[in-house]
Amino acid sequence: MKQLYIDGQWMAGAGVTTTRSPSDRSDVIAEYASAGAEQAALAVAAAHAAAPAWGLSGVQQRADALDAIGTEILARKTELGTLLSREEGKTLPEGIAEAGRAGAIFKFFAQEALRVRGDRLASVRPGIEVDVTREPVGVVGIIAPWNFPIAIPAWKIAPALAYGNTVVFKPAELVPGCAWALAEIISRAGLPPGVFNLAMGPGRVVGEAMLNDSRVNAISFTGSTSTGERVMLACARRRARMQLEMGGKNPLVVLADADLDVAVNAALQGSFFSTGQRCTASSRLIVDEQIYGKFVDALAGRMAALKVGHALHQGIDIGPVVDSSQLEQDLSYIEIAKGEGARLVCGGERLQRETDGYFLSPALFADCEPGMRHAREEIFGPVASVIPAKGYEHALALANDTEFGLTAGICTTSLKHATHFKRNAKAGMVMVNVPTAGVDYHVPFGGTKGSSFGPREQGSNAVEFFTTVKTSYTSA
Ligand code: UN1
Repeated sequence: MKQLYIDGQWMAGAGVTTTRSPSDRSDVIAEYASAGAEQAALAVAAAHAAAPAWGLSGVQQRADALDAIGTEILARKTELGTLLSREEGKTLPEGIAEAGRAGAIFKFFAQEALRVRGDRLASVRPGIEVDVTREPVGVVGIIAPWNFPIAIPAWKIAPALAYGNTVVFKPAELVPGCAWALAEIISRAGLPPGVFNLAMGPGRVVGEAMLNDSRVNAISFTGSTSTGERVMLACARRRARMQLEMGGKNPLVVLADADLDVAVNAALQGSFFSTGQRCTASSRLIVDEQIYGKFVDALAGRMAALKVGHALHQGIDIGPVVDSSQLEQDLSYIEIAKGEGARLVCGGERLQRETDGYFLSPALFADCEPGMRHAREEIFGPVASVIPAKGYEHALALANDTEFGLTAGICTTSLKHATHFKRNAKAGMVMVNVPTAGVDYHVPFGGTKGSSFGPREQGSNAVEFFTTVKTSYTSA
């Protein structure tokens, strides 16, 4: 059994979880310890006790540890990517790429640890100098989702440690394997006991323990909007710092002047790759009516060639849905869409393969109205809705007509429309002629409106959440 990692020790939990591959339910991956309230409290206590000394540790020590973690992840990215694909169900190339991304993130933040800047200003009062410096926040609770089981933990854990915070990491219950493998690598990086703790277990036990413990100074969360709202209320109640990444219903606008191949590629990748299980997925395809028919036909043609199957098999484009409840949610939205009068162009069917997995053919709905439920709510599966638009202004208005604001894409060859869209799309990330999903690891990530709350993740901006600012006045 793979154990919890608390205060520099491997230990058993209150229960055990057995995981199976979504590609093949007969493929048992491993047994993992599951923390109870007692272990969750121990993890918080360990992180709390380790925080003062780690907060004063040298930046070279932090940089060296993070760099070593990144080096090992990169060296083992095929093995880690294979575990990821087996456990979560994204295809093997996607799994390996994600492991590589996690390694790169650790290496990026190893260097960022050396670049924590301050400011020195003259006071408005003569003879006094003002220093503005950054300090660690303390204990950071990290609550991660299942859909990027190694990259998202990496982009929360690496900056937390780089800037001198201690960590309690609660991975999603569906993906303890990736979390455990990452924790095992971190456990050998020379960090003092208690600086990093792995507490696998249910949200209502481990998550709640972190949310309600005043020794946890900050929570970085990625997950569903409904859980995010619970996190927000719990943090607000005790004034904990929070960073929330929640849902998306991201538009991809296709204008009449778009390069059709570029647009179809962006839609195909953005809507369906990683089985559509990305908060950055393009689930609303807003297409100018002048090229509407051509676009729908071309996209459906490309979708027909997609191979859906076992995530570890060669040549597969789309792996399984992650579990039975997500599959049920996808299928129920497909029924809702049909009931609302959207036209099912292709897909949306449960598929049988030689192994017992949660296979679903990617679904394309056309002639969707912007008010339809399936076109407004996040499905988190391989389902895209095509909405016709009358010209650019209408397309922009449709794109912004959503409670979410994570990514927004446009395919166009017009510099004027591209520039206008970049300025006026109400989203944290805008993509021109590239898919809405699949982002770089060294620049800020996050959205507006209902998608995100708190400072941005990733890139140099990560310092804002993981440090607090001190202003000192000195009269020499
Ligand atoms: C990506 O599209 O490359 O949960 C990353 C998610 C996002 C990460 C998306 N937080 O899907």
